[in-house]
Amino acid sequence: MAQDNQLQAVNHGGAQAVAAARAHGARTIFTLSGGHIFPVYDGAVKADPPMPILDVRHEQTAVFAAEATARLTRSPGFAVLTAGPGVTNGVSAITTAHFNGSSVVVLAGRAPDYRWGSGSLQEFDHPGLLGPITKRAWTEHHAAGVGPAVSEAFRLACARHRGPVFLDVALEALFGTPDPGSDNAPASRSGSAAAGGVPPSMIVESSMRQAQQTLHDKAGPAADSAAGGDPDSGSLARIAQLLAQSARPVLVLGSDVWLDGAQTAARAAAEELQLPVITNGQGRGILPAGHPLLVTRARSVAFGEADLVIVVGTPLDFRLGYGEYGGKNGTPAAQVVHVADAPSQLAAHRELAAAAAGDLSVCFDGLTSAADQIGLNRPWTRDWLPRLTDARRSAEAADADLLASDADPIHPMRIYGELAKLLDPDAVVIGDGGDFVSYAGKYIEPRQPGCWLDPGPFGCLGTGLGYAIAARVCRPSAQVVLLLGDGAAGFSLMDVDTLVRHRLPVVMICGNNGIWGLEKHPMRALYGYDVAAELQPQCRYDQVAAALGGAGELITRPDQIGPALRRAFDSGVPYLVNIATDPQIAYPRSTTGI
Ligand SMILES: Cc1ncc(C[n+]2csc(CCOP(=O)(O)OP(=O)(O)O)c2C)c(N)n1
Repeated sequence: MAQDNQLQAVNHGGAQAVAAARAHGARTIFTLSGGHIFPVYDGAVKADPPMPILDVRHEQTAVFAAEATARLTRSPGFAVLTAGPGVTNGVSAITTAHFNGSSVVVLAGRAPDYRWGSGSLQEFDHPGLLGPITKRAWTEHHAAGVGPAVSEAFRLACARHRGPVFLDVALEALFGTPDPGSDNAPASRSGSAAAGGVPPSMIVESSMRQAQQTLHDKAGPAADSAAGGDPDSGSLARIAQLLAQSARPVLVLGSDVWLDGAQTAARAAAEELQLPVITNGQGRGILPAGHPLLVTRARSVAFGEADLVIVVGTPLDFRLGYGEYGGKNGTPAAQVVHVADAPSQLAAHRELAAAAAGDLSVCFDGLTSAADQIGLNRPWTRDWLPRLTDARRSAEAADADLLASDADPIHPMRIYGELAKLLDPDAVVIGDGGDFVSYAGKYIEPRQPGCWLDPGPFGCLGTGLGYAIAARVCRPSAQVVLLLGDGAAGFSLMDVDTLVRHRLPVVMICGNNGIWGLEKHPMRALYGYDVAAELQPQCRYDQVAAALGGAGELITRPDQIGPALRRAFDSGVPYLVNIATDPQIAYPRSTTGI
């Protein structure tokens, strides 16, 4: 803890960075320490009020936590990483934010310019590496430029189509104080720079570093940042026309519907038009579990027999069969409409019957009004919707036995049967794993939007503890449940320590089948044998949680699951329920995602 006599206001680059981040809605710094970023901490501690610093045990956790913050609160997440390995450790999480369209700013330290090229500690030119996975990646070299650069990073991260932005700051600029006489002066030779232990001789302009900046800074903000506006009304009228000709439409609601704040407009449009709805990613919960139009459980019939599929706010990727619909049971191929928050997100790999891009609330409202003008008579409510509702009910009925299964070893579905009984409507459920989490995606149907977090299309294992940390911080009074495969657990379990140190109670449920299930079963199916797919059977991950200051228990019988989950929810500490499940059981999937 800083001493009071050190808490006078500061104006170095780190303080400017914190002020700019706060002005854009950042509330917490997720980080792991390194000397290159001390001024940001100093700025956070001395800000009024101080900005909370949440320090973790691996940089991936810091960025995953920032990413989950953006996805849960729809205000930007902020991660601060030290130079070199701090940044490279964050790369998978930054890429995940890129795929998920999450507004994340990653601010990094950087070796000093005055020694650039001489091989100082952790010297690495990050933007070249980060450029392809961010909206922009660049370096700030001047103390006076840090505040404006951080501000620009946040502006860009939050503009449609959202995504991560990377900025690193040369050591002397972060420790330095702007020269009051100049708008864009090099770092001052006095004050905080000296206090930070940085020799004045470091403050050297070099033409070489200017050249580096030009080389690695992309051509400025991505084109989309200008495209935050309304969709073209002609496109919406065309979509309404397609609906008027359709007998079997389906509406798909994806993550960007939630991230763009369009969940209310989406639900109103679905209800007004009486469209059967399938949700994915963070679109889940926009129509709550049990809503009569929600037919996610009937997706195979819905996608197989639809004549028109309108996909909003998510790419036409492997999760959505690449946008190929219809053609089952004698039906022709379906027409496909893609609606996105920005033109860059519209599918280019498949022919579209219509497309629209822009503010998604405006898209939904505009579609409803265009349909009103045509005088749509919604013929699908007669046969198609009831057919999908029946298919949904049959799928639900077929699951009932396994959700209550008494099988020993435990069937993973029994865990979801027990968990569903205990979840509050606003519970945040997070999945990190293979087969174990595929079951969750199917059987945990959110009752509100913004309550489900999976890794998204990049499919990166290891999101778990970072997402859980953020969920607990962002939703202090909600249940937070982290579902972990035992393989996935290994990527981030050390951050139970972070939950403990920061007093963040989370219920962790480990589906422990002793294997990398989603790899072992497919490899056996392809080759007749498998390698590199075994883990320790019944490894005591609960004892790992306990050793780190949390608590937990191992469960081996199905009747123990419910009581153990209740103990976990009641405990008020990070609690890992380690459930030994049957390794023979593979999630019944119809595609590999490839
Ligand atoms: C970082 C990363 N490494 C490897 C993979 C490949 N992968 C996908 S699922 C999976 C198995 C996950 O096993 P586990 O978490 O134990 O869940 P299970 O499938 O056994 O339920 C692996 C290794 C990945 N998606 N991400």
